Amino acid sequence: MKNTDKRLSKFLSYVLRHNPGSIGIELDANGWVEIDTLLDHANRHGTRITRDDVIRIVSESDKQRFAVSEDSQRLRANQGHSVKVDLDLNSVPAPEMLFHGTVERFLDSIRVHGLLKGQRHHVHLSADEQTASIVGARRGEPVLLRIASREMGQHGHLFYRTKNGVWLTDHVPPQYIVFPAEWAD
Ligand code: HQG
Repeated sequence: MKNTDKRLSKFLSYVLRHNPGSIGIELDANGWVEIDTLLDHANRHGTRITRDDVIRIVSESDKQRFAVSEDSQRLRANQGHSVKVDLDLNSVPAPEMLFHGTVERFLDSIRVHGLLKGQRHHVHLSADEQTASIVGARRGEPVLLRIASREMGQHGHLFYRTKNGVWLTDHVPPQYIVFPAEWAD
C-alpha cells in the first residue's frame, strides 16, 4: 500500500473507530456513515480523499479494517471501536485454544487482572500463534499467551468472530490464561 493510502487508512480508522466528531460526522448505531457525507466532511476538514481512494483502501487493507455496505453507499470500520457501536455480532462457539500476543511488561498485571479490553470494546484474541506474535510485536518482543477458550465458553463467556477472523470476548480471567513458562510442549 502506498504511503499516502496508509495515511488515509489511519485517518479513516481514527474517524470511524474513535472520533467521528473530529470531522463533524455521526455514525449510525451500527457504525456506518454515508460515504458521500464522510468525503464531504473530510475534505472540508483538510483531508483530501475521493470515493476511489476509499474503495481502493477498503479492498487493499491487509486486515480488512473497513466494510462497504451492500448498497455501496456506506462505510464502517470492522472492529476496534472506542465509540459505542453495535457491530451485530453473533456469539459463536470458541475453539479449544486461542492466542493473545502481548509483551513482558504487562504480564504482572495480566496475572492479576486477566486480559482487559481497555479502550476497546472487547479483548482481541487470535486463532493462531503467528497472528498473535504479530499483534504482540507491535509493542516489543512478543510474548504469547494461550487462552483456554473452550473452557471459558463452557463457563458462560461469550465469543465473537469478526469478518476478518479476529476473536473477541469481554474479559479473560487469569485462570484461563496459560503463560509461556507453563506451556507444556
Ligand atoms: C495489554 C491491532 C496490562 C494487551 C492488532 C495489549 C489486533 C494488559 C494491550 C488489535 C492487560 C492492549 C488488538 C492487563 C491486556 N494489564 N496490560 N490486565 N490486559 N493488556 O492495542 O490485543 O491495527 O488495545 O496484552 O493487530 O494488542 O487495531 O489490543 O498489549 O488485532 O486493526 O494491553 O489491534 O489491530 O492493546 O491488539 P490493544 P491488542 P488494528
